[in-house]
Amino acid sequence: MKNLDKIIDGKYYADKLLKKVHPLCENFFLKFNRKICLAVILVGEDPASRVYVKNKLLTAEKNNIKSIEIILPTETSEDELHKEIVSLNEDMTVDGILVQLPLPKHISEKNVINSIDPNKDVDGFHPINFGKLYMGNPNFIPCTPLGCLYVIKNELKQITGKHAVIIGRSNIVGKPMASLLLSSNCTVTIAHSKTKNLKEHCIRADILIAAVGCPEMIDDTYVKKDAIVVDVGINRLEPSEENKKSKLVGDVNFTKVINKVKKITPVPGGVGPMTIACLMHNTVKAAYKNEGQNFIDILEGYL
Ligand code: NAP
Ligand code: L37
Repeated sequence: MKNLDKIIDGKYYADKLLKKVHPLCENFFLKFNRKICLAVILVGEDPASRVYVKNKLLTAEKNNIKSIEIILPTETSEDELHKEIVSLNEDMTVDGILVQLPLPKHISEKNVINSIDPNKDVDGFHPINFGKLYMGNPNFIPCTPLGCLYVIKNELKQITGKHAVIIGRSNIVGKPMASLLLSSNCTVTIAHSKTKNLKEHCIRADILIAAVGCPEMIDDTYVKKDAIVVDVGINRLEPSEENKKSKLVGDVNFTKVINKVKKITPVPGGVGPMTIACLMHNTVKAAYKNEGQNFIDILEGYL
């Protein structure tokens, strides 16, 4: 297989999902005479978060989803943020609420996530939604792992019995990813910074998911021949003598690994667009459910 054919096009899969989401947005408007609405709160100046939020709002607009953007200064107190969330919880015209993480150090992420109405928690980070996922009865599933699962299941028609290794155990990616793959009958290994002999675990993976935040740390010596590699990491390399411009790289050394793998997601253009498409999916799901409608989940077949 040519190396070019091994690249998983995240944009293609995102468009594939959005093509199914879009008519549901149109239908919602005709039925309820209002647009589906997503509220996004961003606290502080994190430049990466700004880009991600901008991409999310642009995709919402393209799909006829109204968005409310609340940008708060770094000094915002937890109490002030809490008040914003309560007001969005109470607003019947707001279907989904997303607080972009990370938050400034003085605000407790746990308290903030707990204060979001679980029925509007389109990120799936509220303990009720997180618990439901782990109990095998998911409601809102965190967007990044959901996007990864969608891609994996499209690429590999059968994943039962496969060995999946996830590097990273965050609540945003690693843990929910493990739960999803376990529910899909994979044998799952979760590795983290205290894991001994990381390479020995990774080399056994049929499906390798890197969600670490270390630029290009996974090279070909970590990867089994013909594995599927999903690179969640997004790391910005600042300009250097060699590279005049800043550039985005994943946690995987793409150039070294591509010769060995069956398929691999690139950075950018891999998991990122899928994360956003899944957010739109979760928002539409929230809107229908909160109007008391029976929502037939487009992604049900993937779980
Ligand atoms: P995080 O909360 O920082 O978690 C990183 C995980 O990697 C932790 O579990 C950590 O272990 C582990 N780790 C760190 N260094 C390691 C090492 N040398 N060996 C093995 N494990 C190591 O990060 P996150 O929020 O999960 O995000 C991970 C990456 O994905 C970041 O680059 C982020 O920007 C990216 N991301 C991308 C998307 C997307 O849509 N594409 C979405 C979310 C995040 P400990 O638990 O022991 O500390
Ligand atoms: N809701 N999402 C929520 N909460 C969080 O705490 N971290 C986080 C989160 N993650 C998130 O928004 N991730 C994300 C990552 C990448 C993109 C979007 C969302 C994205 O658009 N990536 C593009 C390139 C972006 C760029 O140029 O920097 C890509 O192609 O990968």
